[in-house]
Amino acid sequence: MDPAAQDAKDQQLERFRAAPAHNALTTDQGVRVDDTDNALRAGRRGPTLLEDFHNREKITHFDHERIPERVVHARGAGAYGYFEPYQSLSEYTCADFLAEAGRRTPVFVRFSTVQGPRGSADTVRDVRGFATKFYTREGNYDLVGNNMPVFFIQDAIKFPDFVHAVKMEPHNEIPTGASAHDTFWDFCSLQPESTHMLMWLMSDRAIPRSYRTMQGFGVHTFRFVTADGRGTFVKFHWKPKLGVHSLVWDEAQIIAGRDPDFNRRDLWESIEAGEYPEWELGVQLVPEENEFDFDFDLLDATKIIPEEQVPVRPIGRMVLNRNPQNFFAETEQVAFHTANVVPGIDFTNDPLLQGRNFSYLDTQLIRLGGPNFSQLPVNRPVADVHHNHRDGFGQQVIHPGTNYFPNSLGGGCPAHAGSGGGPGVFRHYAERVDGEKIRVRSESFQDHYSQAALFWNSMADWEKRHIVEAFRFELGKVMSVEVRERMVGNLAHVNGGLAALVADGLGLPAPAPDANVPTAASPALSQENLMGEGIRTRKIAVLAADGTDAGQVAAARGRLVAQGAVVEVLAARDGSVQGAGGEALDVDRAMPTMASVLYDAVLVPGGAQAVSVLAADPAAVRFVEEAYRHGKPLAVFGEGTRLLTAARLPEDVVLGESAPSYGVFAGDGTASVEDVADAFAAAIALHRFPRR
Ligand code: HDE
Repeated sequence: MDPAAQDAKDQQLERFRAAPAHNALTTDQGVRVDDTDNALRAGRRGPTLLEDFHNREKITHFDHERIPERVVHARGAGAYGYFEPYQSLSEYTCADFLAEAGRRTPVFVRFSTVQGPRGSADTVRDVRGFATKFYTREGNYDLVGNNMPVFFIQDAIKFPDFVHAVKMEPHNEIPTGASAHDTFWDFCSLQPESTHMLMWLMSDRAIPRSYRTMQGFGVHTFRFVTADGRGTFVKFHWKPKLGVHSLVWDEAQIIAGRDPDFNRRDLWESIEAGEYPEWELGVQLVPEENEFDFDFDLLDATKIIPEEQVPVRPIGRMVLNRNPQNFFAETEQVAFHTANVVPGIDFTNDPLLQGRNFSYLDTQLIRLGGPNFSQLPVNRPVADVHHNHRDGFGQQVIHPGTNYFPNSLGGGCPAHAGSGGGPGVFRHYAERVDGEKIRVRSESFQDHYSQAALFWNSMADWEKRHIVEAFRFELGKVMSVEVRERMVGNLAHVNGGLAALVADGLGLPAPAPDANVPTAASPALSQENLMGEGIRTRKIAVLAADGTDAGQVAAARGRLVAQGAVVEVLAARDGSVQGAGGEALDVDRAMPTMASVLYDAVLVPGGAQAVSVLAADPAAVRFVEEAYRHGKPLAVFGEGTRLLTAARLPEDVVLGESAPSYGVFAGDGTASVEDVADAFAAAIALHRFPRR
């Protein structure tokens, strides 16, 4: 790669990239190997010899290839990119990477699910991790967030209990990648502080369409600090440029089988295609003197600051533009840590954050096998590193000279950066602390239901329906009636209607409603208000067979591709089909290798012969039926409507009466293909029609 085009991190990584594989095979010691296919043996059919050092080395290395997976967030995918501020934030923070508009800082981001092991499916109902490592000139800053702005618990000391409860059950390691089981709901029903987060987990936020279409949140209240030591509370928000979009539950479950790598593949492929995912970073700023202006505690990670109360101020953008070259070396070995902060960013006394500041370093020590993991290429800062840490497993550095401080023999180096601080020197925020040593939870942390209700009240009707269905699904998988009842009882403090609907699905009596349930709403929480614009990178399937009207396909494709969509022609076999006019129409995918759940929209061109073939093909019929059921836009031309009939779509949809408002577009010949394609595109921009 052209060094001029490489950012500081990429240039650094270049030094660690192994030479191209055009060379002769060698051992670890660089000795050339003549044959790696046959072990050294005594006689043609004789026993293998111990002296075959190449064989032993090869197998031994292989035997040790695995490292422990992350105890949570084991399944993930990552990419490199950059962050650049829109304007200087030096009024609030002395962080160098936020000091100047357009100053690019290299980043590595890892997205993840939480519950499942490394090999679990991407589209399970779960929280998604959204961890960003900024390789700033003043050292690494890690913003280790999630795609939901709150958490299940308030104090990190509950984390082992929580994770034990949500992970696979200890006796049989079931279920993989799911929270729908007894121990999780047992714990949550007894720990009502989880209720707000449960509302998010039961919402569509827990089944994102793509990593590219989910928000990210720092969750905790952090602190910006200026050069002169002034603090401001800050909450971080990532907002995807493509809008916030989710799957529907039935679809998510099918994808888990059809393409367990669905989110990982989407991230990889969009970067390879040059469609770089982008997020805007926003901050909610609260002056220190306003710390107690809220009816919740800023230090409580089960609470948001409603955006209507403190607006999110956009401060910069992040673009991911480079895939890793080796999953293990980069995505698996990357080590995030909430305590990796740079001058200008500091902590608060949020007890969840305080515990995390211990946990992340600790977990890397076991996961990455010792204290030198920050020397791994992906983890190295681009800032210079000088200290007296020495030795340990996997030490890569030859340190000449002294290894203590103070010293005179080493010229006094590495020296203190200066007790007076100064640019680029980290100084802890001088917060005044005074208190007794007590194991208590503050009274200001005791309201567990108001913001759960705020979330519920803010949802659109279809979002509420999905939440009810999710609770019914999850609790329906719980065998303990006692746990079900307790959980439904908790929901009555969120909303009586919600609790009654969930109870009904479980065959339980509705619990007595709580008369004091709050009615406030925050429109910023609904996905209906987070749609984004346009159809870039949306995937559209065109169902074809011999006799398809290839002219319509070309015209519609032209229109859709021009707006950035990806259009793929599917037929029963790979290769090509013969269009109605005898021309060849290339097939992009054989239908048996794909499914409607892997597309955002479906187009059925006309052509009597082709539609007859498709209407008799269960795969094609299912394609249309499923896409409709999952709320996806459909466009049909001419005889294509017959496929809608074969898929048993409602008659008014097939006849086109209420179709456009349902996101189904039938080109009956009066409108041009281009016009129908444009209307179809506008529908795709809305993503789904969940009120069908
Ligand atoms: Fe984590 N978390 N966490 N977490 N977390 C880990 O660190 C932990 C929490 C988050 O892609 C572990 O390297 C404690 C909140 C992400 O590599 C571990 C507590 C949020 C990732 C750990 C929390 C997160 C992790 C496991 C309760 C959102 C994946 C492996 C106080 C703000 C990072 C590892 C990656 C990973 C501990 C709660 C986000 C064990 C003790 C809240 C995105 O250290």
